[in-house]
Amino acid sequence: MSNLFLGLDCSTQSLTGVIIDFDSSKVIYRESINFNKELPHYNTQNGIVVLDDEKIVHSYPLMWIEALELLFDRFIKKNVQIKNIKAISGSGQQHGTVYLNKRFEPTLKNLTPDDSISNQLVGCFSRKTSPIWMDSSTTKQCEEIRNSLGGLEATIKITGSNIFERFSGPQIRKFYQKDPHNYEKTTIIHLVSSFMASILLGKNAPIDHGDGAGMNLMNIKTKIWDGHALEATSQNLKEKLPSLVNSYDVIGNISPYLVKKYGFDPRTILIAWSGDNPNSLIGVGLIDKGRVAISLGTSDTYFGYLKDLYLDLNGEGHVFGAPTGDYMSLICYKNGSLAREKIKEQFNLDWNNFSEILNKTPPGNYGKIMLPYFFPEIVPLVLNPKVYRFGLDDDDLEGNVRAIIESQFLSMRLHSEWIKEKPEEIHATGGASANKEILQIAANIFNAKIRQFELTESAALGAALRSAKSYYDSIENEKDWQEIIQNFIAIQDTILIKPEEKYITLYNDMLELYKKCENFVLKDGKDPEPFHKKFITKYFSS
Ligand code: XUL
Repeated sequence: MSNLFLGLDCSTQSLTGVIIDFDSSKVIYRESINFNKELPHYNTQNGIVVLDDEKIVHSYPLMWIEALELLFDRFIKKNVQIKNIKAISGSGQQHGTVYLNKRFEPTLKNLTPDDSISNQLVGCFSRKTSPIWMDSSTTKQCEEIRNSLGGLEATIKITGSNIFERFSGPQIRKFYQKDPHNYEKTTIIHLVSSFMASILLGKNAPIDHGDGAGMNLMNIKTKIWDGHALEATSQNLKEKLPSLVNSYDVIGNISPYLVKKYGFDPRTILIAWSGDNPNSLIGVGLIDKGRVAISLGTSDTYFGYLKDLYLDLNGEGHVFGAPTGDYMSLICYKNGSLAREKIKEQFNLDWNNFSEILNKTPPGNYGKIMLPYFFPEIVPLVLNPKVYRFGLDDDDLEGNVRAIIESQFLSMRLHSEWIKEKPEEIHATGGASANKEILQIAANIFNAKIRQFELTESAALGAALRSAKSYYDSIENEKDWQEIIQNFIAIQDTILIKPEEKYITLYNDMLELYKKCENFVLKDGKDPEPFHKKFITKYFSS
């Protein structure tokens, strides 16, 4: 009988499940439930509740549960060997918070298989919607918490990150200030990851150190809730938070409801869920120094494994716990795939047209530059979205297509300079990493090899691999991370995309130009025009 492991990923736009057969190194099943398409009654846009104020971005926790139930129904329809699943772990979009009342846990413990979980949990929320990582409406709360903690540097040293609008702490503080009545009624506040883990466990699940670090509430050195940070955030917060555990901890067995309803083996163990980025760290095989990854999904992220704690005291980057028990660095850009899609839609293109244009336009784009803040941006901080163009007309189809991709990677290179190690190889994942033309531009801009993986669902795969590791450890057949990752390499087909040397200087100069444009727009810097002209003359006057 084969040992199967299930990894789930509850992301912004979809819920994905990946099942691996560890012994034969195969992905035997993968399935994604797209919230918009498959659960249209929630009326979301890309998984998001549509509101007038674009700084407020929420989603529906009940929708995530319904997606999970739909996914399990598919398992049955497709004859997945549910009984052979030995362990399950998962991944959630980071930072988002779920607010539940005192009925939540008793209801969860007494679910009846005659009805769906989502129906039975309807009355258990003290806040119907959940603020998610795209929310940027908490600037006031960020300032208050940062000041209470003693300013930027002190805050970073305590929590591993500056206080960011999307992080859980400021989100909780906003709810506490704006709706004290319902805050009072909240008995537990979960992250997306621990909330979904609770549904599988049939009671409140803990938060792991990886995702916990994205809250501005956990002490990054001691990995326990930080008394000062809790006090700076809201009243009686400690009693409303789940406990903290290692990412690799076994948190219990699958709930009797899921055993009865879908036929899981009651011995199936659950491993703590974590954030999508910590899971992807494993899902792209980063367990050692010197390698970094880019994830091109709804958010674009740039992250790497850290053996020791290393902080960005400028405050743009974050440090989270890694699933191995060590640390990881991360920078997150909000204008990822949704920004690419804006350009694709503006010119009515499909992804093939998009690639063709990238193929036929020259690196450097004749000096056409875009600062792509279609949505409020995290890095650099831009709260009022606006797209800036230099030497580029709004209706220039080819210019805009190349500009959006070049600008995203130039910004990524510029703002990742604090992670001192220059990567020799970058592992790429996320939907857009399937596009070779996009990855070639990334390779040239970073002057690094890019490894492209066949499977782009690295967060779900990472969760499946994590559950395999903890399962084997639990039955005293320990496997080290290297063995787990080798197995993953065996699962995946990869292609190496090499940088083209002839563009190294061009992109070094373009990075300088991009930096000048950014400083001009965001920091009242000097007019970049003279430098812009020089760049065009140097590379494009024939
Ligand atoms: C990371 C972040 C995003 C979300 C998206 O800090 O905000 O990458 O995790 O899923």
